[in-house]
Amino acid sequence: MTDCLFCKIVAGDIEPDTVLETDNVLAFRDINPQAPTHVLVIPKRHIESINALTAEDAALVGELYLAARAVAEKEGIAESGYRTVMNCGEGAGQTVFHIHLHVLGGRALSWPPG
Ligand code: DGP
Repeated sequence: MTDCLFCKIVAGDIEPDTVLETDNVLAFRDINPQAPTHVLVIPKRHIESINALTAEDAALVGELYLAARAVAEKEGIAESGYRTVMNCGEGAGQTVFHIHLHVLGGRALSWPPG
């Protein structure tokens, strides 16, 4: 996907502040952090949104969560608490249409979210 921002990051056209990388997953700091730790965990393969997921993506989605856990441990927020969020669709606040798991922590997080 040549016009996808996160595909450009995966391709190395835009250099991210990388926190963690595996064969299939990249985790990097959000450009507009909403918490002391705000990391985006993405699959390297382009998937537009949760609505585009298929059964073949199940293992990859699991890898996103395992990466989120590893990010939390690396950032020192695993014990204090953190939140993972994946927005789906414009109405939910999705602005980049390449799925990404937000990992937020390092401050108290209220509920429900806005
Ligand atoms: P969402 O609104 O759920 O689609 O989240 C998209 C996030 O992507 C948002 O928190 C800001 C972040 N973002 C947008 N452009 C860039 C960028 O060029 N670099 C990085 N690191 N993050 C970006």
